[in-house]
Amino acid sequence: MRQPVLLLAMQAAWSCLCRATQHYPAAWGHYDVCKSQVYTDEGLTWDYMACQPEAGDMTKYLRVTLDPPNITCGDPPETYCALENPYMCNNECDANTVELAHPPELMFDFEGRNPTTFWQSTSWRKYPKPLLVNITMSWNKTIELTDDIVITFESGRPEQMVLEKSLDYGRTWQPYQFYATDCLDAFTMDPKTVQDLTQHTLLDIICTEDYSRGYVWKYDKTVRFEIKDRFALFAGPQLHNMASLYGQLDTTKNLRDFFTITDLRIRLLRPATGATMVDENNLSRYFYAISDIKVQGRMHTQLSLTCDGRPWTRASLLLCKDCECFGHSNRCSYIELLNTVICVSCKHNTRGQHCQLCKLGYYRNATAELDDKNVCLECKCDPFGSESDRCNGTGFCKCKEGATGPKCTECQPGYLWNNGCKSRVCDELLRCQNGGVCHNNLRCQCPAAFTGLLCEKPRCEGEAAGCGDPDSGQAALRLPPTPLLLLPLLLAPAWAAPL
Ligand SMILES: [Ca+2]
Repeated sequence: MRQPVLLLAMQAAWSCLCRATQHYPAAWGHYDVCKSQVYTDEGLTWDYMACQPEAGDMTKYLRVTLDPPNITCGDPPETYCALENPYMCNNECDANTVELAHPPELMFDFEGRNPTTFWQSTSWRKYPKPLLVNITMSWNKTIELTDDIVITFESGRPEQMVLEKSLDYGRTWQPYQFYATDCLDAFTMDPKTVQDLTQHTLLDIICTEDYSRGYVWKYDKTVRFEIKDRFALFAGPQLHNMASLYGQLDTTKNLRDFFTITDLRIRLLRPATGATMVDENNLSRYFYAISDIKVQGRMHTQLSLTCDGRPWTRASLLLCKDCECFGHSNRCSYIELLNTVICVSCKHNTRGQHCQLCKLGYYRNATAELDDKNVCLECKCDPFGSESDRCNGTGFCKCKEGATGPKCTECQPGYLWNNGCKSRVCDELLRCQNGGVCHNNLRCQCPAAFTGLLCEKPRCEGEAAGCGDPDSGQAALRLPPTPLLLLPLLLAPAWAAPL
């Protein structure tokens, strides 16, 4: 019977990555096979499984919310000025006319259309009160970012903005990056760029002026959060050495978490003004407009269900029929990437997708049904006599050299128990030499001038006569290895047989 030691990659896709040594596709973003070590009665083997969904466009799956909620232009209708020409102020925004509306979903629609489609805020009518907008993107799932986050503005790029992330579905937020025309003035931070980062400072949060300078302009509309430049610190400039990156991600939780999100938030703090002075007579020049947001990554779904008879939702009903845990659990998780339902928190020393296997260190009670509380019995392998606390399907432990018995509590002939089975060194047949005295059959206590297992070697101190000289008289006292010393080894095959 195969007994997987490691349960399939539950949340562990990152940790799978580094083990995918047999399958190294050339392109980034195509890890779809990985392997996991499994322990079977035949020994340790590898199991292959799909462990990585492909990277893709994550904006298809998000929910966007704006704060304040009425910050989108067009309700009531208003006119605003073209950015290229602030004196052309006859552009209209009207939420009730499809052609003139600029709702948030236009930040995520298919691009490539001309003219572009975009979301637009109301203009800065309440100047000098700040024009603040939070754009929150929620996935309700864990996303691993695989590429730069790119925000394309239709208006001028904001003079101040913060990109933030959440890893706990929006309960807490951390900044990803600050953006300003003047970092010191806006955030009291020294301006930096991603090129200033090193492997050691990769997780530093910086303020950059790279994406805020300049006004409007056709070819300079994007604001980035540079994921790939950060990857490159481990994987090399062309991302050739992804194994190195994965190795880091696998072992460093902070690093892994850095690239993982459940939510993103763009905090727009000050629109582009293009000048030192804001033109108070022409405030409809100032607003935010975003035509596109790119978020590339991988999604990891783990839906946890409790299937214990409480009122079920339609979704849980559908899944709970597959939540078969033989009475050892009433909780299941749905793993989207494996499209499977697995039991969680198996009790009664069970494990496995359906709690159908025994925990390590336990074995199947042959007289009990699968749903019996006593289905798994403890191996109780002797800690000194056994290789490990695990046993085979009939409760037999794997014994260390010299030990025997189902739990490895006894010694084979030629061995004596002393915190495990120790080879018998001396007895009536195998005597200590040169006046040595046999102690508990485990060692010879030698007179001062002799040493060795059976006190067969003269002890050499300083320049004592004859030491190290094979022709000297004392050398004759050295004994050849006695064949009896091999006795324990000859008795070995009884325990060496596989279980
Ligand atoms: Ca668009």
